[in-house]
Amino acid sequence: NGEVDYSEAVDYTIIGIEPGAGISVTTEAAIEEYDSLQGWNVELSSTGAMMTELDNAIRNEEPIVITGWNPHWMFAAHPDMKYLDDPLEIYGGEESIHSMSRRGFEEEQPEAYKMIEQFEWNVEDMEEIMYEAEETGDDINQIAAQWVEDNEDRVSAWSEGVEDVDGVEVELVSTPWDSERASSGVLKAAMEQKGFDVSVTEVDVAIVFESLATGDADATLAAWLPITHREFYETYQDDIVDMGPNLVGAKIGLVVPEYMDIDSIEDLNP
Ligand code: PBE
Repeated sequence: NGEVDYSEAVDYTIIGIEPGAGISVTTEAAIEEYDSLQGWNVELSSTGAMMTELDNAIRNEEPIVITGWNPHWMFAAHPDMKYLDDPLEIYGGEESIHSMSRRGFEEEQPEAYKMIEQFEWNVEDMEEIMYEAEETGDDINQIAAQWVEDNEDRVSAWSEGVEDVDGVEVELVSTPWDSERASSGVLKAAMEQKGFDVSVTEVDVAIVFESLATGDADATLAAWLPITHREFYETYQDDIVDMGPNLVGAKIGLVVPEYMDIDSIEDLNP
C-alpha cells in the first residue's frame, strides 16, 4: 500500500455533494489538514450528481474518491466500496443523529416535545425505507407512512404517555437527504395518528440550526453530531435544546471502490 498514486488519475479531485452539507465542510477541513490532500479540491454539486459519477467510475473500473456516509443505499448499490482510514480523525468515528428543538418548545407544547424526544430508531429501520424509495422510485413520505402502519409496536413506544391532541401544529425543519426524509416522514405519520398537524420544511443545514435558534421552527430530527454539523451547532447551541440522539451508528468519510489499492487518506498522494 502507498505504492499506487491515484492523485493524477482522479485529477486531485474528491467528488462531493451539496455545498451546504456538513460533510462538504468536513472535507474542506480534511484537505487543509492532510499532507496527502495538498493541492486537492472537492467538487461540490449534488448527491445525485455524485452518485452518477460513482456509477460511471465503477462501470469502467476507474478510480474515484467520493464523500460517503451511512445510512445510505450507496453501499447496497455498490457493496465493493470502503471507507478510507482517517488517522487524523477529521471525520471522527461514530456519528449520532440528534433531535433538537427551539427554546420554549417543551414548555409551550409539552405533548409534542415528549413525542419527539421519545422518537428513536436504528440504522436498519432507516435504511429499509431508503432502499425501498431508491428501488421503487415511490415517494419516500408514502413509504415512511406505510412503515408506521406496519410497525405499530415500534411506533407505540414513541407515543407512550403522550395525550391525543386536536390539530396542534408542529413545524419540523429538515435537510434535503433521504435519511432525514425517512425520519421526518416517519415521525410526521406517527404524530398525525395522535392528532398533531406536522409540517416538514427542507432547508440547508445552516438554516436548520438558525431557524431553531430564532424560534421560526419548532424542532428537527436532522442534526448529525459530534462532527458533521459541529460548526453549525456550535454557532447556535446556546439558543437550541439538544434532545439527544434519535439514531446511533451513523458515519461519514472518504469512500473509494475496493479495486483501488489503498487503505488510508494518507495513501491518496503518497
Ligand atoms: N449527510 C447526510 C448530511 C447529513 C445527512 C451526511 C450528507 C451532511 O450534512 O453532510
